[in-house]
Amino acid sequence: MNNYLEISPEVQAALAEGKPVVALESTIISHGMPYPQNVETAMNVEQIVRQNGAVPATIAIIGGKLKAGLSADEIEYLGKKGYAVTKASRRDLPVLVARGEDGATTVATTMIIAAMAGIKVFATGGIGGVHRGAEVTMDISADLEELARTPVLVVCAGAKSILDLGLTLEYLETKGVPVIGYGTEELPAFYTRKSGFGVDYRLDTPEEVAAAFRAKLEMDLGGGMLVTNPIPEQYSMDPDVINKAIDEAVAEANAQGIRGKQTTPFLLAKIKDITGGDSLASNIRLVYNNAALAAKVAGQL
Ligand code: PSU
Ligand code: MN
Repeated sequence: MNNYLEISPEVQAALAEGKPVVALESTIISHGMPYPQNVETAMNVEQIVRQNGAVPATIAIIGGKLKAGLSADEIEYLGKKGYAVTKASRRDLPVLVARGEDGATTVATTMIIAAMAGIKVFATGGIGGVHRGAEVTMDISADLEELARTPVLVVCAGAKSILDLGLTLEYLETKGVPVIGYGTEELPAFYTRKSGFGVDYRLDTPEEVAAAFRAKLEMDLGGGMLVTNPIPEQYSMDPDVINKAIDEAVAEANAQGIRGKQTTPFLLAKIKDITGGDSLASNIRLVYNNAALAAKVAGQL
């Protein structure tokens, strides 16, 4: 615990009573979706976590405080402020906190704050990874390094092929992060259920997932675990349509010389522009699906 951390009373009570808690990120709110769908989705996600027997803890930095558990007003604030909220990864924490500023937490930072609060399970949409062309740019998301060091289980829908999925899997293997396919042997690619890459292990129930993560924690191996949960069939996108949009977005980013922390938000926004509302609708559905699974796993832990 430290002076910067502020756990909401509800989340604090749940943790004290040993009730299941699920962390949720805020970059997806401020940078991942337009207002007001972002706020609506964030509120629905919390509801889904509750319906599946856990307490939601949406995580963000507000006024320099590391918050675990936000009020509806705080979620509305982050959603409305949108891109004006700093996207906060591990390296951004010191200055944001010292200056008393706001930050939308990425997967990496959400894991950090969840771990500080004692929360073990986290649901999101997609994680950052090794970008295409990283052999030249060295653009590798801090999310991967965080998975290597911080003991939080992350439920996602795989990774978008804005990334080099093969290199992302290699990196996770090197760092000792287990990549689990929930009910699948194949790594899902966010909008689609298939990527052409295999996962390390297929597990089929929340019990099995919880047992593996419990073993990891008890052996004190360090680092997290990645559970990749395929988007439900009825919401998945046509791979040709989405892959074409992704290729176009990557080409545009290269042409404009987009770098650093701008790369991922730029690509996500471009994909949304190209595919219209279709990708947003899929995105919302897969987040709901992940929230439900994370709540069930937290219940088993
Ligand atoms: N990928 C997605 N959706 C997202 C993100 C990534 O498909 O919303 C966000 C997450 O918050 C993730 C962050 O942690 O972007 C990674 O950014 P970067 O690649 O700059 O590390
Ligand atoms: Mn990057």
